[in-house]
Amino acid sequence: MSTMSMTTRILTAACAAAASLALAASVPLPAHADEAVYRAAVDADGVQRVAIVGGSYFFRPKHVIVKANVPVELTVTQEPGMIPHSFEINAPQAGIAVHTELSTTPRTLRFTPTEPGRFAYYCTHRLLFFKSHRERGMEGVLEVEASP
Ligand SMILES: [Cu+2]
Repeated sequence: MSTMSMTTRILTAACAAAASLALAASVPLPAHADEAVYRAAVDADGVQRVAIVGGSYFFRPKHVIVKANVPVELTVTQEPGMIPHSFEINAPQAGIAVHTELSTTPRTLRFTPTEPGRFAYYCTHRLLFFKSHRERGMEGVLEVEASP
């Protein structure tokens, strides 16, 4: 790893820490105290790789930051459990329209975000008469930053 990229990584980590501190000061503690913001790095092959785990009723991490116009490879996995879950982002206007049922076997979704913005990822399931899984906490934010 070059010194430059090491410096960038350290700065990125410092910024993320500062951002979560600022958030913590201004809003009540989130339901999942262990939630983290994950900022994807661009791998040597030019792909941003992100792994998200879903379960009853959460996604981890629940805030992912990627860059626009750089391919994203999103690997989604479900924690072992009886309740089926899914993963969806429906933002075709930003080049992102993915849906899959979750499995304990990782599934890979590929897309290239074309527009900056904040887009929800969520589980589409709901058991009749009950709150949707999304309402119960299976929701996160994919934040797409403008490319430099
Ligand atoms: Cu679900």
